[in-house]
Amino acid sequence: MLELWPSISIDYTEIQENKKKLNEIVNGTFSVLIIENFYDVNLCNTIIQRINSKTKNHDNMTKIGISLVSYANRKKDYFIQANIIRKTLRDIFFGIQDPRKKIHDLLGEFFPNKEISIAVEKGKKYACGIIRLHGLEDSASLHRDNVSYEAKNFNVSKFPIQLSTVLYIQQSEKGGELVLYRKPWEKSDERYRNIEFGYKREVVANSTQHVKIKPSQGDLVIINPNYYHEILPVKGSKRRITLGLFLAFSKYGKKIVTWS
Ligand SMILES: O=C(O)CCC(=O)C(=O)O
Repeated sequence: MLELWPSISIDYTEIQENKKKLNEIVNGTFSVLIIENFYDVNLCNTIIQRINSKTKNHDNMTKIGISLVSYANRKKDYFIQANIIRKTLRDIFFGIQDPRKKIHDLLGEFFPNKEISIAVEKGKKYACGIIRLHGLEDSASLHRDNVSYEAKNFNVSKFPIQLSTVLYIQQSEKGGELVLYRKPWEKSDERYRNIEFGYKREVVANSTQHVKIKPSQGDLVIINPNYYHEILPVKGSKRRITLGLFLAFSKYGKKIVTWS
């Protein structure tokens, strides 16, 4: 039977006392750090309205933004698309507190001795933030995110520690839970890889712990995405809308870089 892999929940106002907790996410002692009330619910609703008007006639749209691993072998295109999408995202956050900036500021509180910035390579800026839209019955099958293995030709792959931040802009009425397994990716898991996306369930067969969470609108979660995770099918009429941003760093290095 699977045991519970403990998670940590704190309120946004309690960051100072909990600065060390992020290490527990990096090393897998805890599954996820949930920062409740991170982003104002009214601002989430403004963003939702803007997203709804942008996606009104595009029912099949699953994201606004780009993800680096989809461009792993198309580096030039990645940077071109990153600049195009930058304008769209700026429009969505125009005139309100930019949640990506707020995530950068939060990282500054967790790591006061490091410099935090969007990753840049040979003068080219990486994409910053991907909005994921999960409609009725949409899910994300079992996967892990590891740019060090998946995108070796990008400089961000050189950092040993990678984390993922996810802001819940809108939560689904039912379903849409995030499930994490206490099983980090290893090379031999590649035999379980699906052709299209993700991994076969056998890959977590020996994992003894997992956690299932359903954060609220405005909450930010931080996970170590090298541990397998999945999103269960969304139920009900409301879409699950999140903003994702990766970050990477080394223990003693000065820099933290972000991208999507
Ligand atoms: O949306 C979530 O809860 C998790 C996102 C996710 O699966 C990912 O960033 O790989």
